[in-house]
Amino acid sequence: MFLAVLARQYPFSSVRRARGRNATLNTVIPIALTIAGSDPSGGAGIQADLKTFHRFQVYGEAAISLITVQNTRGVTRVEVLSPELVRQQIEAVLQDIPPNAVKTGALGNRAVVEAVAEALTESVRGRGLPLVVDPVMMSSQGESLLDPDAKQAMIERLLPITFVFTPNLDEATALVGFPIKDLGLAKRAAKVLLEMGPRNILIKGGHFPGDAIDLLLLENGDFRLLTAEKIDSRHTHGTGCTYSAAITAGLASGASLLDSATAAKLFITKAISSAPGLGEGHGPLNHFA
Ligand code: PXL
Repeated sequence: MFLAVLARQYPFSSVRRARGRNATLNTVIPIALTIAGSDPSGGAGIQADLKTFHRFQVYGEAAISLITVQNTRGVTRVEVLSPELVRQQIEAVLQDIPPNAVKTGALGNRAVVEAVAEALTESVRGRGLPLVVDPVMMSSQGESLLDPDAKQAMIERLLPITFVFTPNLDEATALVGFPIKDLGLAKRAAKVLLEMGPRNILIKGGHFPGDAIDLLLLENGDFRLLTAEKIDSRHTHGTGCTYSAAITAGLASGASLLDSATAAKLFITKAISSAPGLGEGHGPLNHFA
């Protein structure tokens, strides 16, 4: 009876799969945690992540790393929270409603990167919690969301416990140190990034000329391309956050990485093409897509 009610409320297969992934958890609905910055305009950061989790019928939790002052025209202020406060938020959640998958977004500085890595390491290593790391370095308008010296902490502390690492072309370039001008170089970059510790790499290549192509390097060494027609739109604010949140939602539901990434690509493409056109600058996506 209970399961019948549950199956009507949530897609039954996702409930069953979520249980399978983390058999020790008392999970009746897939749960995902985002650790990211706040965008009060609702298009990026934790706001985008929570909307995306909800759209994928995943219960969303959010630990806030930094607060931005921004609208669709740009970011005017960034205030990073204390590492202790970030760590306490994560620990409180892990102790009570442990998620089936977790993602990180903008973390701000080195101390917060280290606090996040410390708070997550036991869950990742001990119970196989899948961690999606989106290395948000800049806002779409070029405001820094990660101090330069935090990059090294990310490489040393976070990437070794990462299940899937999701840089865009600029972020991947900053990490590998050579320009990624075509797919061949993207493949080379993905291999370099894999050496840094993540089990899988997704390079979001929305900025390549031609189609919107993303490159997935799976832990078995296979490359997969996720391709969609490029949509010419200025309303792409929060695309990176939304994309990696959709992948996190898939993983929380027990889907494979390839299935999660494929569904996320489809979602992000629809979300861009049906963006509501809000604001005077770079507007948000359609998270109802
Ligand atoms: O989309 C990158 C991003 C992530 N997180 C926060 C942001 C932005 C872009 O503006 O504000 C909080």
